[in-house]
Amino acid sequence: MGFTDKQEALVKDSWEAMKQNIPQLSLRFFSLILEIAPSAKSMFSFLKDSDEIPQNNPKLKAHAVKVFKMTCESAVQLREKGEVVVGDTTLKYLGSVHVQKGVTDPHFEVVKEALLRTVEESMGEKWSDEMKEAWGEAYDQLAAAIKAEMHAEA
Ligand code: HEM
Ligand code: ISQ
Repeated sequence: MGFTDKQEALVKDSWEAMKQNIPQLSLRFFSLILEIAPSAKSMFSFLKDSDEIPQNNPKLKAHAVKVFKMTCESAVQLREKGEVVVGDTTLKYLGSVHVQKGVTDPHFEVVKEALLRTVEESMGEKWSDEMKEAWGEAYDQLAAAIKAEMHAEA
């Protein structure tokens, strides 16, 4: 079964609600990544020499938002075309950034878990298995495109 209108709506509507609180959302997302995989710490420039997660780092915020937005766009494309197409330039760029930072395939599961938990916590009682499934599928397909580019790169 392809990606349905309902699944697309679940992703889009929850993102519309979540983006009302970007500062909290981006911090929570990033904190969860480090909580699940403490060793990922050294890959991110936001932390520099400090152990503390910066509360108001514009780059952290922008990157975190981009991950959510791209997952959302991925949901739209899955419904429209049945596949995720990331612009060539963006994909090449993201592929090389992640290879350079030392990201490997298993890290993508960490970010997936953190993303899903961030949505779950933000949505409270609106959270559902269907919502989890829709975000998970959109993320998986986007991650597959980035991973393929990373493999081509390496
Ligand atoms: C940087 C997106 C998965 C670690 C970035 C940037 C974006 C992004 C947009 C900013 C690039 C720039 O403008 O410099 C994504 C998306 C992912 C994904 C959409 C999955 C679908 C991952 C994973 C890891 C990771 C699995 C590893 C835990 C990083 C790191 C940076 C980065 C370390 C550099 C941040 C810095 O220090 O400036 N990512 N990413 N990303 N990403 Fe990801
Ligand atoms: C970059 N790539 C994946 C996830 C991220 C979360 C927060 C900030 C930057 C990120």
